[in-house]
Amino acid sequence: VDAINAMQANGLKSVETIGPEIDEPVAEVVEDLIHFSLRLDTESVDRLLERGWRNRGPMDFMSHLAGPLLVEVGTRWARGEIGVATEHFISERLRDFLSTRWRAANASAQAAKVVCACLPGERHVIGLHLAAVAAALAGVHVVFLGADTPIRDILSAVDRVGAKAGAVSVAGGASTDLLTHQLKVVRRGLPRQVSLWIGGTGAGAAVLPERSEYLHNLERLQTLASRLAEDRTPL
Ligand code: B12
Repeated sequence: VDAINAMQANGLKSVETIGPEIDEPVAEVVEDLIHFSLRLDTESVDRLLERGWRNRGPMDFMSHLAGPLLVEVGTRWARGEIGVATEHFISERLRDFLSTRWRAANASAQAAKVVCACLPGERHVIGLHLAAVAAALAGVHVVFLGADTPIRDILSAVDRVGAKAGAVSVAGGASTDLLTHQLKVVRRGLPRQVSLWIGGTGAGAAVLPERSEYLHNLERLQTLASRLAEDRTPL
């Protein structure tokens, strides 16, 4: 209590004083998260993320809090309003939070497997973690390769674990031609019966290969993943 009083006296917020309102507008939570990130306050950021997850539920948290938070962080970073340390800090808190969630939700190793990977050159990995959480919650086993993975290694991982699908996240940056080419090479290397799911705003302009699907949102991913989990995939 003394510490909280001292913080209030100094005009600083503490997580305890924000209150546990369930209907707190997203913009306010985003402001609070950025506020504590500017102070590099790990505990408060983690507690706000935890509270958002609990109050909103996983899918609402991911689509309507984590997504907008990243966009806001990106916008402020591009405008020079927040520095690299703050951007890296909040990105890392979120990555850590989400990876804990998909690992906890991951179905047994006997369940249908989905390999989650980013294409070569892609270092934005948080969208892939969002996809991994949605997939694991739908009952599949996530095999997570992460950022910047050579295509031959994505293909050999799918083969080694006998995955039923590959999920790729594209945040932005890669040229449309390169991306179109990379996705074609991935599809050509995958067995026919393995699904290729592509998501992330950066993939929008690419020409997708046949037998692949652009998933507009995490709900669509859950639908497909739960079909795989129940082993009634339309091939
Ligand atoms: C965090 C961040 C970084 C971090 C990444 C940290 C990490 N560990 O991931 C770091 C510092 C590494 C980084 C680096 C760079 N970044 Co950056 N970054 C961002 C930021 C703020 C968030 C990106 C993110 O995680 N998005 C993920 C999600 C939230 O976004 P989404 O694609 O919309 O995904 C949603 C859905 O599509 C779905 N989804 C996502 N993936 C998938 C997959 C599947 C299968 C499914 C179903 C769904 C799904 O989930 C989300 C739900 O809301 C954005 C800002 C922004 N507006 O996004 C810039 C941004 C993406 N970065 C950008 C740039 C330019 C760069 C750099 C080139 C900067 C530089 N000069 O070095 C490098 C490139 C690195 C590389 N080679 O990839 C630009 C890209 C512009 C463009 N389109 O060309 C952006 C948009 C910032 C900006 N406004 O300019 N970045």
